[in-house]
Amino acid sequence: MNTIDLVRMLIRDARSELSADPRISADADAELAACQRRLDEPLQVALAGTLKSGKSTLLNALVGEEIAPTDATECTRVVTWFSRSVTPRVDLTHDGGQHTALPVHRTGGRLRLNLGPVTAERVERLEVGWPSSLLDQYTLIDTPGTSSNSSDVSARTLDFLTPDEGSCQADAIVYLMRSLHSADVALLRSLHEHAGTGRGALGIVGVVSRADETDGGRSASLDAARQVSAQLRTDRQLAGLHRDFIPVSGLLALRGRTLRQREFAALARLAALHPDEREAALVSPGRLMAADLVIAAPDREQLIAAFGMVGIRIAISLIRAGAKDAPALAAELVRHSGLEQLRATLSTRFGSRNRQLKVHSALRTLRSILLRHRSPHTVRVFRSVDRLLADNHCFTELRLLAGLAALPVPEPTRTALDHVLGGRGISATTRLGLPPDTSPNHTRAVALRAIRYWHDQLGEPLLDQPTTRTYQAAIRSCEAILAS
Ligand SMILES: Nc1nc2c(ncn2[C@@H]2O[C@H](COP(=O)(O)OP(=O)(O)OP(=O)(O)O)[C@@H](O)[C@H]2O)c(=O)[nH]1
Ligand SMILES: [Mg+2]
Repeated sequence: MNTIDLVRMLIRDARSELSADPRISADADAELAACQRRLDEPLQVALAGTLKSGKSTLLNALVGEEIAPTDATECTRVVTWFSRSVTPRVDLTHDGGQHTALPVHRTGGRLRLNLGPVTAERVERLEVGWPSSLLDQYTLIDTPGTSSNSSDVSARTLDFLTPDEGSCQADAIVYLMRSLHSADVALLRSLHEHAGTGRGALGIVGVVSRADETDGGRSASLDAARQVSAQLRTDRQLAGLHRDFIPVSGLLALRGRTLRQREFAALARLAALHPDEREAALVSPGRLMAADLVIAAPDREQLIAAFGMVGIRIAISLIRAGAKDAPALAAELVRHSGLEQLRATLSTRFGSRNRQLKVHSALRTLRSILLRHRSPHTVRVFRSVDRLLADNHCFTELRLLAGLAALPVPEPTRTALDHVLGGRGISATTRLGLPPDTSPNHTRAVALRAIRYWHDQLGEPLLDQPTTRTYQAAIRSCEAILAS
């Protein structure tokens, strides 16, 4: 029986055992039913990070529409679910389970969320349903940024990501930061500890966000953000924590995905100016508004609001480098933004492990339900859940992959471990670095050689514990290839 069926069976067993126990409330069954349903729903991916790290903008860029609020309204203060739906809808749950359908208002292409008289404190769940191919794959969860001077908002986010009781509802997390601060180290540590104790999401993808701003927008490229990302790989503060961060500019990606002809025309006019005239106009938003140009004032305002001065500069340099029309500029903006790399990483890290991440969430949710609704009838189910959480090799791989960047091994060994543990995809050929059409016989032969290789590595003197565990896991991963 595969693990997902095993988990379904355990949930069924738990439901029948608990419903036979008269001391257990009906809530337990509703929670178990929800846990069961989640196994058939898209993966739940939360965007997390400190205040204004660019979470909502990145969410919009991924979806390709402005549905997550980025202005300072009540809505940016609550955890919001964005899930697939045939027609747009906004559902609010508040004040002890009351449901209200909120109106779907769009102005200038943006969804305007308005909680009406309900304050953020009274919100239990805010869910936006939207037709989108990305949301068919993932349910995205926008979390309010954590900060030291908004303790109630931070508390809501932390309660969602790293709850004191129960388990985090997200299956995976995209963690955004502009540069490394102590608040990021603390939040990443807490996320890892939760994952380590079986209460938090195992999958984490890191992002150096707002990457166009990294060097004050001087170079009109994301090189500075790439350097930050490379430095993070060896940063001591992140010892034992996630260190792989992809540079992404959510804003450029969003502008690319929603570019209008009018915006392109205004940018093209700026690109065609004499360099001296252009530089003078781009000194500040005020200068751009005041400059003597054949671009209507509302169009200039729109450019400044949508792109920012850094974004305008980058768009101009892309036009000057050859993006001749709106579709070409849109494509260049997206390419330049790093969004494609992020999407590819989400797909290898989360998409291909979709089932494993969901099974992990289901097991930890089941565990926390059984702990909250204790019954002598469910001891057997509880033990099985614990065994599965501890022994499942896929979960071990995910935990080790998260710590790989911190392992004291040479770079080629780290890359080989990343492959073999499934960090680049979980097919046998990807794990062994072989072309996809390699014959099964040759794949087995290479897997056998890999087992011998990792055994030899284990023989190295003075290996530390984490490296030993990782080599042992690599051997198990190769054995699993042989067994399949
Ligand atoms: N230049 C630039 N600005 C960005 C980028 N992403 C977001 N911003 C700006 O940064 C500000 C905050 O962006 P949000 O997307 O609301 O950030 P957030 O992390 O959701 O903020 P909170 O939810 O309040 O924590 C807005 O003014 C955005 O326009 C980016 O990639 N580049
Ligand atoms: Mg936000």
